[in-house]
Amino acid sequence: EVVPGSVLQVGPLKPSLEEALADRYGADRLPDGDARAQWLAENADIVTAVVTSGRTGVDATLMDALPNLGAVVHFGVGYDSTDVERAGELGVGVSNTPDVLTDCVADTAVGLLLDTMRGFSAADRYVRAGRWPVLGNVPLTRKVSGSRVGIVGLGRIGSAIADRLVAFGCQIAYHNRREIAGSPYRYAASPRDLAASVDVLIVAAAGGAGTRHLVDRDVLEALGPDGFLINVARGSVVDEAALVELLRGGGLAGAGLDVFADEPHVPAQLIDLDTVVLLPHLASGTVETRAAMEALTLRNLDEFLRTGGLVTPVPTSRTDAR
Ligand code: 8YV
Repeated sequence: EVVPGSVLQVGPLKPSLEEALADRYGADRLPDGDARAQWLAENADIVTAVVTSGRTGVDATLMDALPNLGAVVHFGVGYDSTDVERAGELGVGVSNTPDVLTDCVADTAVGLLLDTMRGFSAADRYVRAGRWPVLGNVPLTRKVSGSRVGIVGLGRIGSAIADRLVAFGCQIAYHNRREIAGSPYRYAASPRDLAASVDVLIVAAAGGAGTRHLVDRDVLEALGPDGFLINVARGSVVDEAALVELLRGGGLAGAGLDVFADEPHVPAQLIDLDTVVLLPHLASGTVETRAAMEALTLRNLDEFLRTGGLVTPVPTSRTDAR
């Protein structure tokens, strides 16, 4: 029997998950704004588990306000919205939903790469606007098969992207915190070295303080006027202001972006650029994958409530994470 009120929802979640939390666990949702302090004063003591997502997470202030918190259960693989360092200090476990979304995120990266280099979305707009009969063919684009691709972050998702692009005859190189022993792909010691040697840079690294602006202006300039950037990771990994400036000035050939620094806000200066493909953070958004993410979220919650452990915990101390 779950104690009603022991599970707390923080931020919006998939509607079916919200329903399961309310019906099966008697979960409350933490109010925003002024009502929050009052809610915490009355209920903070009984909360042992929070369920949240990459959009919201649990910061140190909220963690400290929940004295009996034992676990932060994330819907999503990215958990940069939660203060894992504080969680480590407090002995609070944190879980995510790895593996189940790898295929869909990798599929999206490849789709964005094809769309960005071949200009499909821009060409679709051209057809719909009635320009084809009037202006003739669209400008030529760039060949994807056989191109040189650099992947920043060769983890589960980066590797799945590489697997797919091998079938396109792409030459794959990567940068990672550590070189991966036995990897068939060329290792570049820095993001800059990687960017300087490829046609396309794909960002697949985890978000958070450790990777903030890992792809900075210098890296983007090394990618250069013929280079393309694809990001399916977190907007924070790329210096977005520099990216926008280079795209507008022709310092980059194009970009395919599923993630942004300040979602759901997209830089206004990108809206009228046909060299850019803009997606609303949809990479994991299929019926199948979101159902699997929901199931794994609930497995983690059940495991915590039954045993105090987690099925897919993430490292919570800085030393573990490195
Ligand atoms: C989710 C994601 O859409 O898993 C992640 O890290 O970014 C996406 O799969 C998001 O986290 C759900 O809020």
